[in-house]
Amino acid sequence: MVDQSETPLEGTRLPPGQYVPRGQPVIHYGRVPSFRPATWEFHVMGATATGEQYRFSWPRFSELPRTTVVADFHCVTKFSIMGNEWRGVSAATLMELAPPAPEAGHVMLWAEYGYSANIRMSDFARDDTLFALELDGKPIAPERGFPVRAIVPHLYAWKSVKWVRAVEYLVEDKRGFWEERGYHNIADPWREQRYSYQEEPGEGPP
Ligand SMILES: Nc1nc2c(c(=O)[nH]1)N[C@H]1C(S)=C(S)[C@@H](COP(=O)(O)O)O[C@H]1N2
Ligand SMILES: [Mo]
Repeated sequence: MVDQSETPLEGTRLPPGQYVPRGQPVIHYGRVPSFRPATWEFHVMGATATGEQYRFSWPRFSELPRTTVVADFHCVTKFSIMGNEWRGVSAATLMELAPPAPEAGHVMLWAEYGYSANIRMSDFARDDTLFALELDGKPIAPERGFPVRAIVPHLYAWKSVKWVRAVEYLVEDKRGFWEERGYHNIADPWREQRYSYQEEPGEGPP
């Protein structure tokens, strides 16, 4: 990762209110889960096109085709980590293998220990939404989401679920972990959608 802390990013690559700290902060709620490849599974569930619920074993998931996404990362607590090179399985690849029902307009991303984040299907289906296995050419570190982490780079980073284990297609929107605790349902950093009190009608479930 390139140290860009000396680069004047204000007004260009940095969304309003964000700053580039020294180093790369790590934050999450709860402890780092251990990875057991023999029992690890990735599920695609909920409103799928066929009604089928999909399970990917670790050998299967880790063999899926990978793509690279270079993206900045914006935490709602205002630090940004610039120029991360993530590599993994695109949401588009997963949607081909496990297609959503046409009426599924929302997605819940589920992690170990019940952490979750909801996003709109339009955000999920973007070509930079990824299930990353590598960061900057190496397997993701345990505390940053090993073995697989969701990356939704155009939204605040709490939507980039570490230790992700399941995708749930939703017909009706539902709030995830931080969205239930006062954070914005959509979370676009360029519009500073930080808190739920900023939500306009129609931007969140009732
Ligand atoms: N499973 C899980 N994923 C999570 C979190 C968490 O608490 N649990 N925290 C989120 C928040 S608020 C941020 S800012 C980023 C931090 O990612 P980093 O530790 O790689 O910097 O992870 C996100 N993903
Ligand atoms: Mo965050």
